[in-house]
Amino acid sequence: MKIPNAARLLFSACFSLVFFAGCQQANENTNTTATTSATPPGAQSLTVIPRPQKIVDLMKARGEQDDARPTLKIAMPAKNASLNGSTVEVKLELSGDLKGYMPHKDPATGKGNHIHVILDNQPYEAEGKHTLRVFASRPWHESYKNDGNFQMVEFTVKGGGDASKPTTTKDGQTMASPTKSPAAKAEPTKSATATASSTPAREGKDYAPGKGGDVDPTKPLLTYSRPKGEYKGEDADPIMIDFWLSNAKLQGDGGQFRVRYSIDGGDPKFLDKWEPIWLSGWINGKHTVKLER
Ligand SMILES: [Cu+2]
Repeated sequence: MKIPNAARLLFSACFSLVFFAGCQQANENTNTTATTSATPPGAQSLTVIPRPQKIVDLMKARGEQDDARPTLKIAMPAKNASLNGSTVEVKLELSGDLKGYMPHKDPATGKGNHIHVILDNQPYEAEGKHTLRVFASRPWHESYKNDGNFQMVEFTVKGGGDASKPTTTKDGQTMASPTKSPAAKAEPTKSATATASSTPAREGKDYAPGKGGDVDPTKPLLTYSRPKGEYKGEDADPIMIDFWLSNAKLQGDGGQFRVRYSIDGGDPKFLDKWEPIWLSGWINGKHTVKLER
C-alpha cells in the first residue's frame, strides 16, 4: 500500500559550510570509533550475538514502523550538478509505505528515526566531484533495506571553501575534516573502512585522493554505515555492524557475493546475509572496522 502524496515529506537542509555539506549523520562511510568503558584492556574476543533484547522490545513498541518501506529521493543537489561556492543545499523527499515511520528526535533520549547522509567514501577534498548517499534508518542506526531507500547523487564543487577547514552541517556537525580525516582505504565501490578517531590525529594515509565522486551506480556497491563515532556505556557493548548493499546479492540471500569484515586489522570474517550483526566483547579503546566486498 502506498502512502498518498499528502504524506510526502520534504526535508530541507541548507548548510553553510566551509566547503560542501550534507546533513545529519555525517561521513558514515569512513569514520568510526568504538570506545567502551570496559577496563582493563586485555585480549579482545568478539562474538556475534543475536539482536539484543533491548532492540527487540523497542521494535515491538514501535508498532509497524519496522515493516515500513521508505522511499527517498534526493531533490537537491541535482544529478551531476556543478555547484559554486562553499555551501551545498541538500533536499530529500521521503515517501513510500511509511507505516508511521517519520524522522524525529526524542528530546529525552536524543534518539529517533533519522536519515543517514553519507558524503563520499573518501577523505576530505575541497573542490571536485562528490557523492552523496542517503538512506532512512532507525533510532539505533539500522537502515531500512528495501528498494528505493538508498539514493545516491554525484555533484561537482567549483570554487569557494577552505580546504584547511572541516566540512560541517549548518548546526556545526563535522562531516569531513582535514585534521580528523577518515581512513577509507580502497575504491569506494569495493571497500569501506571505519577507523577510530578518538584523538584528533590524522588517520589513514593510503587513500587515493579525489575519488569521492567516482562511483559507478550500476556496479555492486558496498556502503559502510555503522559503527561510527564514539560508543559509551550501555551503547558500547554490543556494537552493531550495518551496511548498505547495491546491485549485489549475498550468498545467503541467493546471490554470489560475500562481505568480508575485519576488526582492528584481525582475521577476516564473512557476512553472507544482508542484515546487521551485533558484536559483543569490545575492550576499551580505539577500534577499526573494515568492510569489503
Ligand atoms: Cu544513524
